[in-house]
Amino acid sequence: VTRRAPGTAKRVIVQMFGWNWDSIAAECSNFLGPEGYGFVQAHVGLTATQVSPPAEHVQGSQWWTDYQPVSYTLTSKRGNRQQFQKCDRLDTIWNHMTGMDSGTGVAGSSFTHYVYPGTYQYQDFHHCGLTSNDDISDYSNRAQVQTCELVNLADLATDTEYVRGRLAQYGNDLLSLGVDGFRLDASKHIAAGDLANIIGRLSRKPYITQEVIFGSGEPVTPNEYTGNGDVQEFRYTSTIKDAFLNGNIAALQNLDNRGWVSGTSANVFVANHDTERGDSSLNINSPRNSFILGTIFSLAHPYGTPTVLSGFTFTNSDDGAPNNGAGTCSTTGGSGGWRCEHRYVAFSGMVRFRNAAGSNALSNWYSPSQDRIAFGRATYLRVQQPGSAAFVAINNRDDAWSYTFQTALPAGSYCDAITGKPNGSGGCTGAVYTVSSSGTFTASVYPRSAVALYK
Ligand code: LM2
Ligand code: CA
Repeated sequence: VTRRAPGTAKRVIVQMFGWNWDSIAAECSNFLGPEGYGFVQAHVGLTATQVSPPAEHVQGSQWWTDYQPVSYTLTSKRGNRQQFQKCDRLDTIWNHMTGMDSGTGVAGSSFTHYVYPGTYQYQDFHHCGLTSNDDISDYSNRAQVQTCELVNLADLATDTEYVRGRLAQYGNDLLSLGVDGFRLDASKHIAAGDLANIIGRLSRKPYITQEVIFGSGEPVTPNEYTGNGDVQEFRYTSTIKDAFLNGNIAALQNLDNRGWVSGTSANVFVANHDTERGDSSLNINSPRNSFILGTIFSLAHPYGTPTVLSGFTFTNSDDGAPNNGAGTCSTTGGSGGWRCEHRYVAFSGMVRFRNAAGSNALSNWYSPSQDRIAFGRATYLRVQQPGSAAFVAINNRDDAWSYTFQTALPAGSYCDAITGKPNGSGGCTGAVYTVSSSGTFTASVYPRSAVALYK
């Protein structure tokens, strides 16, 4: 089977949360490349890697120091400019600088709140004057959300010529190093038109995903931002949590008719670094394998561009990454406090599944009860993209699901992506299923588990 490399814009994204630049480079050659995730350096891989913010930030052991920039010198906890060149997508902060009153950043730049010598001065920030301490307090007020301060973080005047030019200069520096995508942190707190202006100044158009957390009844909406690039659809995240914990996964068939951003504009995830520390999503400790099944679903269903979080264990939600950010994994999981979800057999298998499915529509939906779903990624008995068809069955229930599924897969022998992978000599390290000439296969899907076939 010839595997098409999907366009660079819409690859599955792996969020390597807290990993330093050297360890990401090593993981690319040790796993992400050889395992079919693709070579990050060459920009032709089957996934993209989203890395932590690269700019100089405040000092401290907490993970979130990275979200308080001090300058745009590319020295952070994760490494320096030379080391950074291995990365291909990143988290970047255009809304704000620090929240602390004064200090010295990790590259030695001193600052006070609103004065970042050589980068910004007092007049480059919004001083909204709409609340007693200039902090956002009322999310139903657009001006507050976009010009007051998010948890005291000095809010850049993104409506001014100097700030727009400076942010674009920073963006262009990153692009010159080969970066191919930006996650724009706190985009909801920047007017969509300000972002459009800054993006318009970039030397080339990278993949863009904007963090715009939907809030019921709020004036700033995710749909305002789709002209700039993808938008992170948090209603997807909470819906997945609800469906897998409370039983109705059958309702997940159509996600493009709910008033969310369209699937072609959505960037979706089961959990990110913020939600796994709160209760707004599933997380690795969610009961009954729900986090695993939710992630399998997100990689199988055509809605949105999925991001898979690869995180680290923590006891306190402020805890920083282990071992100074030097990420390490075992063969199919984590080590040394790193979880390495990107190495889970089921997740790397589902990345291959998604790349095989390509842009095929959802097909052959079958759901005998609200906690069991099966579907393919091709038109029934007419494979739209020769050599690319896929089918998944998800059993979100405590008893096995034995059934003969109707698929659009060509007849043949298939290696289950949930339990194994092709071993290179025609075999499979996991379960094998046989699809008949009429496209059926029989399986007993384990409790709280799944079967996934692709060609
Ligand atoms: C984001 N999206 O809009 C990030 O996804 C999120 O992780 C960031 O918060 C936030 N916006 C700002 O970029 C994290 C973390 C906060 C932390 C901030 C800034 O969740 O707890 O705030 O980064 O480092 C911390 C303190 C907070 C304090 C603030 C400013 O927790 O109490 O506010 O610094 O000093 C007074
Ligand atoms: Ca703002």
